[in-house]
Amino acid sequence: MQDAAPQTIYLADYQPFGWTIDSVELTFRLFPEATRVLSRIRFAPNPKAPSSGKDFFLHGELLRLISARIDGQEITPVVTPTGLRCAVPSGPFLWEAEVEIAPAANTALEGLYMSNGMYCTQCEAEGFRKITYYPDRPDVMATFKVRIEADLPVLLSNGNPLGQGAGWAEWQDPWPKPAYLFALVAGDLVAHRDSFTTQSGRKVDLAIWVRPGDEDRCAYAMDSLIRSMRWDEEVYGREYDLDIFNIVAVDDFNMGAMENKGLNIFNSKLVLASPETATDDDYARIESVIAHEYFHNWTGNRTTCRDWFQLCLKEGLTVFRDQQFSGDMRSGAVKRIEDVALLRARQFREDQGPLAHPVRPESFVEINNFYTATIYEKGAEIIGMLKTLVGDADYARALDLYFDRHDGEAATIEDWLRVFEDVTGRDLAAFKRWYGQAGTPRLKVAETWEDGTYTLHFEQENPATPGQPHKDAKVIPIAVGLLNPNGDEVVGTTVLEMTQAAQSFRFEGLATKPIPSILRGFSAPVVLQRTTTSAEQAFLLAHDTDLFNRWEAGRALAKSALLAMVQEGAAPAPQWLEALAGLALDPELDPAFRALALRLPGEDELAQALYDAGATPDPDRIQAARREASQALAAKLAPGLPALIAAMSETGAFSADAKAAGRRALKAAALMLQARLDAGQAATAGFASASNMTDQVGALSALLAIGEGQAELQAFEKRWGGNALVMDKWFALQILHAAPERAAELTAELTAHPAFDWKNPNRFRSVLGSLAGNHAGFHRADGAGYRLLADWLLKIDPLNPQTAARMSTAFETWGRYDANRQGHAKAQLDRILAATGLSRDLKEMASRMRG
Ligand code: 0A1
Ligand code: ZN
Repeated sequence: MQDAAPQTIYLADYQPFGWTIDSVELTFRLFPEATRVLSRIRFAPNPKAPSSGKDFFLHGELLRLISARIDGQEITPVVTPTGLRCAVPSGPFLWEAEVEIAPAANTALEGLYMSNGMYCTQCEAEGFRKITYYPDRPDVMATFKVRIEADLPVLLSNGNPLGQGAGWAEWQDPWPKPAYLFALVAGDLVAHRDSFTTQSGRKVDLAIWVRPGDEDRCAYAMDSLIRSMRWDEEVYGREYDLDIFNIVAVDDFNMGAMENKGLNIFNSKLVLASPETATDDDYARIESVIAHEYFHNWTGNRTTCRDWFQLCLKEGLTVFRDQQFSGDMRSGAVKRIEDVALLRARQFREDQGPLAHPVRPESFVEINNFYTATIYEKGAEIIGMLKTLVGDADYARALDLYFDRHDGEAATIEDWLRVFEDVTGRDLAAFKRWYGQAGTPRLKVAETWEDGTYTLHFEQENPATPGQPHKDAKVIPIAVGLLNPNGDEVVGTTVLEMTQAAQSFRFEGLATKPIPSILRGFSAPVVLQRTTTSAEQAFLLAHDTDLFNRWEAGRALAKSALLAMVQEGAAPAPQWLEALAGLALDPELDPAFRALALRLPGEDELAQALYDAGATPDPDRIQAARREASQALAAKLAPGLPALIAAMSETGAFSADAKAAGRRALKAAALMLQARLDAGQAATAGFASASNMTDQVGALSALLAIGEGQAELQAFEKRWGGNALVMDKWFALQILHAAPERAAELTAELTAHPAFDWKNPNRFRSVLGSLAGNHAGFHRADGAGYRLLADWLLKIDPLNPQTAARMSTAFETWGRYDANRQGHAKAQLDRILAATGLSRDLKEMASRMRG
């Protein structure tokens, strides 16, 4: 939304709305250019609000008011660009309005819009105000009855169906909800159907709605949904509460998916999958996002957020739940490793830069800019820490109390923490700092050994972040295990509760000085700083009983080897190569784990590590070192690679399960290394014989990584030109793997490709997002990467501010690099900020990053 003087909204200013709403009735007469929305809303003064019955204001944006009535009397409200005001009776009253909107002209994909001829909505966070005049805030909850009139076969809204006929359908949602959970879909759709019988024996009709032709790619999403419904009953005791559950796939969607009550709307890339078109990563994402949106039914919908500052209340908890679910469905340790890798790549990066903000922010300009890794992923880490601190049994009791106490309410972080305090008797005041203070704590560790007593000394440092110069000590659960030099565990996993800035913990009665395994399972989102030897890391990599920390040891070894290569021009450390080779070829280990261990730390992560160490990262050197490390690893593994590739290729019929996926992942990792030895011969053969998308992408990536694969790219395009989701991969892969000096040019060329539909967020992300993901290419010394991205941000911003703002975060790390690069990046941020008509979204992001 363009806004001349964007206002900052403060948590401290929260006031309840002066009215409550009993019920809402909406009628939609759908036409692309001129849809009519009729509303009938029963308001009553809110006795709990200090401003009860005073200053009646309804949000509304881009609406044409046709008429408004109060208790049947026509009125003329004062209409502004953000809403309307009018005098109202002192008691309850009936509000009726008719507005006109233009879904076909809605390119922001917020409110009611069109995608490939289908009508759909996205109302979180503040999109409902683009549909009709309403108090568009999450603490106003009401039941909705909806009538849709349109000459289309499928007409859907929230809740249970009331009736339907030619050109109309009616829906009733019995559960009070805020407007952001409203949804409507209308179009020529087909359903993939199934059903689920809940634990109390109610049958729920399930349907996944897609465009005709896509119905054979819904089976995995449906299976994931059914498993999610069962899991939430078994693990959280939560049963579904409507007769019907609908999911709709749309091609134009700003985010991943949306949890609208009874009518989840998904980006089609998170629904549609077949072995030929989706990779194993796609399958895993589909499983987790289907679960995430379903789990919101209890954590988000039945109990929602009082205001948008409490966003982590629903998102952190729901991410935590979907992570638990995926861990249960797959390997828990592998899932944890993947989640932590993502947390570090996205959230740590955010927390250490100009966009750092608390998990519960205190102010915002545009709430859409706060759907961040911090709110989601760090929010989930906080839940995990709480569970670790109170234990599984009390966690379960606290959740039961939360669901019970706050059902049908709009709650706060205070409410959330109070259920834990009430159940456990703990005081969580100090723990609460995780919500209010941004930044990633650094945890320094030292050790002493004396007379059979081993002591771990911890010191935490909480670096300043924008607007928060001072930080207090955090409560940090540190899961620790101790191994003796033979590799046996002498102290099993023990949770140390650190509450002070500096604290020591003693272990007595040990025969020999142990080797510590610290922060097992990544028990807290901190940066562990410990001076240790490669020998010790290799020891943990070989012996730790905690699979996460085994991976962590391998990663630490790889990281220090790579940093030494970048900084000192060292050769790849033999100890690292040795340890990794042993692990990669160990048939006793889970292939998925081995594949993860073979993944080198990313270039962006290495850049951050160098910056943390006080150096100025050089993207070209980082890239070269990483390439050299891969080459050395390939040489080290050379004798075993062909057999490994062959062994991992032996799969029967395609299965999307974690076991089969792990084998394919290891095969791809091996193929990637092998390509460095045989000039891509095995990968070329692998591409030609691939019978699923994972193998195809794996082989193609291996070729692109060594500067080959042009013929394969052409073949891929020829085969998949008609499938938008697969073509997103085609665009992304070549840009991600382009040589730094080619990345911007290739990206520019691809933006001229006839299939580059830049108004489609998936396509825009696959092209411009991949440029940003090509570290050395984006941060090129001549500024060409920055310039090209800024060009496109300025181009998309007037149409789709959310996508522009989200993609602009590519600039958040500019402060790490040399003065020349900084100059180029700042020039682009300044250019963005100087643009006329800049959206509130992009303006807020660019000015926060510019500092
Ligand atoms: N609540 C959704 C994410 C979502 C948020 C905002 C959106 O539009 C601005 C769309 C979706 C989730 O957590 O899945
Ligand atoms: Zn969510």
